Order: sequence, then C-alpha cells, then structure tokens
Amino acid sequence: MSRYTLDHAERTHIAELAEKLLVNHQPWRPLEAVEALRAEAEELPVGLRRFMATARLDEDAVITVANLPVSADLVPTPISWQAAAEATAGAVDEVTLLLCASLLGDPFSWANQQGGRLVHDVIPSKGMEDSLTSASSETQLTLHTEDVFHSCRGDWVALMCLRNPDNVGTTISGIPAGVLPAENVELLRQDRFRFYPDDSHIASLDGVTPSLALTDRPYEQAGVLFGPAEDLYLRIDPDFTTAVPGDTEAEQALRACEEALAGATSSVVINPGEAVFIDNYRLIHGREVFTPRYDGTDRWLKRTSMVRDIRRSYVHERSRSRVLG
Ligand SMILES: O=C(O)CCC(=O)C(=O)O
Ligand SMILES: [Fe+2]
Repeated sequence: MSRYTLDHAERTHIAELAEKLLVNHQPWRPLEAVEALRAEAEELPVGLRRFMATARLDEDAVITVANLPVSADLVPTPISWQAAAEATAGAVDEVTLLLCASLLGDPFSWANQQGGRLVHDVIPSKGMEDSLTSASSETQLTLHTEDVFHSCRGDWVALMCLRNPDNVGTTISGIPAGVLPAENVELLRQDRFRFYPDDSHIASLDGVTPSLALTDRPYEQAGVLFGPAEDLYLRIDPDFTTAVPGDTEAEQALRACEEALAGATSSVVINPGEAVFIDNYRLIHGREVFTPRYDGTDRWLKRTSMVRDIRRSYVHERSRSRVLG
C-alpha cells in the first residue's frame, strides 16, 4: 500500500488544471480527450508524478492519492449511471481521475459496459440492489478480478470517491504467501479454468438483469495463477469462474484458492477526494453491503480501468481503439 496526500497548493493546482481542461474539451467526451489528457498530466504536481512513477515500478498493490479536489458544486448523486451519463454529472472529477490514472497506465473501456463509457459511475440503483454489478447495495459484491473474462482486462481498476456518507468499505484480498500448497499453485497455473463475462457486460441498456446462463456465454480458458512465483498474479471471480467441467482436481484447487482469498480479506473505506488504484493482477476487490438512500446523498464513485500499455488491446482488437469488444 502506498499513499500520497496532496497539500493545499497541489490540490488547488489540480482543481484549476481540471477546470481549464474541461473548458477546453467541450462538449465533454472522455474518449475523445483521453490522449490529450495524458500529455496534460505532465502539468500535475511533480511530487505526485514522482510518487506514481515509483508506485508503478514497485507494483504497489494499492495506490492511494488523497486530498484531490472534488467539484465544489457537486450535483446530487444521480439515480443510475444512465442518469449520470445523460447529465455529464461530475465531469470535472472525471478529468481529475483521468489525469491521475494516466500517470500509471492507459484508460480504456468496453463497448458493452455502461454504453462504452470511459469513466463509469458506481452508484446504487433502484431494482439493482441484489444484482452482481457495481449498482448493487444490499447484496455483497463478491471479491473479483475486474473483467475476469478477458485477457486484455485492466492492470488497475481506479476508483475515485465523490461521496461515501456511510463509510461503505471496498473489500480487498490477494493470495497470502505460503497458504496454498505448492501442488495447488502448480495446478492453478494450468489452463483448466473458464472465465466468463459478468452481468455488467451482458446487461441490456435499461439495466435489467440478464438471463443468459453462464455456460451460454463466451469464455476464455486459462490459469487462475500466473506470473512471478514470489508474488503471484491472479485471475478469479467466483461468480464467473469455473473449473473445466468434469475436472474435479481443478474444482478442488479453485475452492481452496477461494477460501485462502476469503481468509485474507480486508476492507478500505474510500473517502471523498481519494482515488484508489487497485492492482488488478495482484488483488481482487469487492464491496460491503449497505442500505441505499435514493435521496441524492448516496455513495458515488467514478471508475475507470487502465492497462499498462494500450497497444496490448490494439493487437487483440486489430484496431486502434480505446473501446474494447
Ligand atoms: O464500490 C466499490 O467499492 C467497488 C465496486 C467494484 O467492484 C467496481 O466498481 O469495480
Ligand atoms: Fe470491480
């Protein structure tokens, strides 16, 4: 975990920079501005840039930037991501998040998630309380790798908080050292697991929970664990990961892995003005349950995902696009 708290002057500087860039990029369309914002990120305070450069090289699992400016005239929390998109709510905060995110990686989106938007709104929505998407509230959002189904999933998931009045925690876990037996680790590295798209990638635009059965969805077959032996990378979302049907050994190893991860769970409360960048290779994340208010004061996060190099997805997509799929 590493943390950088902006001082008053740095915070004011970022607020002014984000306001100026928003004016220069009207109408605000993040996908059209994102490349220009990478260059503008060189205007961010040098202390922040040095911090992010070091955290990136060290592969810090959770990187927090605190005391970021949040819109002075922040509107009430919209009722859904669709309403937020319609109103371009929190646009200046999207600029701030994209500037900071650009210091680590290249933000991208998915054509079929939140309508292809580069910056998502994480907001509790009526009717979605028990869904398996970020619009849920009353049901725990299970610990997951973001976009587990895809080999071009992000290296980081970035969450910037605009409101969190009830201090709802974001849950986090990773593979604890020495807990999984070596033979399990070897098995979990093998291509004996299937990764399916989650409901946010299937949901229709009106947000209705999809009925498409897991096994009717396209999947990638790969290992759950990969990468450096001393500091394993992982890929898992219990709701959307299975062993290859009939492979009971793989099934058991998957369960053991899930139990190890559940046992290593901690929680962080992301406060307004904090942006948290979670290493999507080293950690999984989720969210505690909470009771939505639906009165404009609800928890509200801005979210984006970044890859370390967008060219990885250009190769996959055969197209120079920030929107995948
Ligand atoms: O709301 C949170 O804290 C995390 C939600 C989540 O998993 C996500 O937005 O990717
Ligand atoms: Fe997530």
